[in-house]
Amino acid sequence: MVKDKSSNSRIFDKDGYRKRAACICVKSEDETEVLLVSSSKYPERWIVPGGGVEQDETNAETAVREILEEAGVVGRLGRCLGVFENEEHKHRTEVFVLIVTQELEEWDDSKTIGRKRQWFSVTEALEKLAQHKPNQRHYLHQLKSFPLTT
Ligand code: O81
Ligand code: MG
Repeated sequence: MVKDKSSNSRIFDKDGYRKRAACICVKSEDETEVLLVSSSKYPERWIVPGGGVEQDETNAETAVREILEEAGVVGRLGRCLGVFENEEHKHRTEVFVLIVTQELEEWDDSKTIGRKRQWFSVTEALEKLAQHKPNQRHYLHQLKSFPLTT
């Protein structure tokens, strides 16, 4: 199954980088378990859910929309971990923490492309991301350097 993408909805920043937003979804406030989803192109590989910012959307709105579409979860949006640049693919992703309160049984991408989701410890998630999305490991490094208690 191939994800249908419309390239004309893409938004770029002043430097020509495509704007993206994503969420590190956590199971609880201790932030020990994080949710990854399977890649659209390589179903055995794991990525952080997120995607392109659309017209008239804030980055936070994009992040919440994308995790509902890609991971089928909703929750409470928390702090921003920063904006992470992917120099090779020319995009910048603003990443938020989201505490999951509800996991839907079916969601857009589970139905259309069979996308999966799974909880991992932060250590396991770092190992999974190393295989396909090494840049996304920086999101988790940032999560661990700013724990909620500080
Ligand atoms: O749709 C990634 C897509 C893919 C990304 C980007 C992601 O075709 P796109 O550029 O929209 O796809 O490509 P790059 O080149 O911008 O990094 O990465 P890659 O390396 O596998 O081609 O695929 P995936 O991580 O699943 O392997 O993610 P998605 O199809 O899973 O969403 O799209 P996006 O997340 O930036 O955009 P949308 O809005 O979610
Ligand atoms: Mg995406």
